[in-house]
Amino acid sequence: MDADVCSDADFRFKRPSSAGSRGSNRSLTRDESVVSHGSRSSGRSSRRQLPTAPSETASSTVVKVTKEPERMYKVVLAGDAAVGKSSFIVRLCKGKFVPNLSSTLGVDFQNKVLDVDGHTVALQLWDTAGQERFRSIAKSYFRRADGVLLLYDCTYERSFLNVREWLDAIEDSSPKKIPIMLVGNKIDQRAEMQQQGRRVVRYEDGQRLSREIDALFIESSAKDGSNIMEAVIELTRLLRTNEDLEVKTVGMQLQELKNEKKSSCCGGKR
Ligand SMILES: Nc1nc2c(ncn2[C@@H]2O[C@H](COP(=O)(O)OP(=O)(O)OP(=O)(O)O)[C@@H](O)[C@H]2O)c(=O)[nH]1
Ligand SMILES: [Mg+2]
Repeated sequence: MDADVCSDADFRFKRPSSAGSRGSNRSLTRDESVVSHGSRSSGRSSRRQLPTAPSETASSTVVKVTKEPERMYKVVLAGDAAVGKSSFIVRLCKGKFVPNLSSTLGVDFQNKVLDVDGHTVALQLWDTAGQERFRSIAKSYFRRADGVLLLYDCTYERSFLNVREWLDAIEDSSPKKIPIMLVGNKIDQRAEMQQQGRRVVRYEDGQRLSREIDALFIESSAKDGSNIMEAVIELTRLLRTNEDLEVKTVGMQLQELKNEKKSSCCGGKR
């Protein structure tokens, strides 16, 4: 597998480029992968709050990833229509903001290879459609998800209020607890919207909710690139930590089982 990859693999259910007010069809290509040089996250609570300020270099530096990925995680992007899920992925994979993306129909898919704390990790990014009529398709992807990026639009309160609905859908779909990064997107627009008298979602609101639902939290802008990489890297760290813990626990259980077998076997001989 090419380690320096961010590719379209599956653009199903796509709206023709002429359709809708949101213009042209996406066409994503290769992208530089990213190495993070951030401090390694310990296995602490998943409630860690992340910076709001743009910090392209705070925990990541764009360099080519040349190693084969050690692990692969499936990450699903969820949230109401027009919160910026596809724009988030385009920013992550192409490093730019493409206005007028067409609304996602069904689900789109991208691969991204990252180097997180010296470990090469491949991410399968599933970009679900926020529109109600595609809800059951979106739900079917949660079952297979290792992690979820749950987005809301901080300039549109309804999308924030609907986060709990998305959370219920995620929890209903999977027997195990899926790590979630709650992302308040479009922070570039918040001040302006607030000045215009629009009800916006403040950082503290998002933070409080993330604590209640035991999720990571960050605010981002797909438009100016703030915290897009940080969100993904921090979620990936949590996925790695959880997986390491699982492996350790299974290892310990196996060892205990071996010990038990040994002692009962020796006891039998005596
Ligand atoms: N100002 C600003 N606009 C954004 C940002 N992210 C997305 N948008 C705009 O918001 C609209 C919706 O973006 P999309 O990325 O298509 O949203 P989506 O969540 O994928 O929507 P669905 O595919 O319908 O579920 C588009 O007009 C984008 O240009 C952002 O960070 N800032
Ligand atoms: Mg979309």
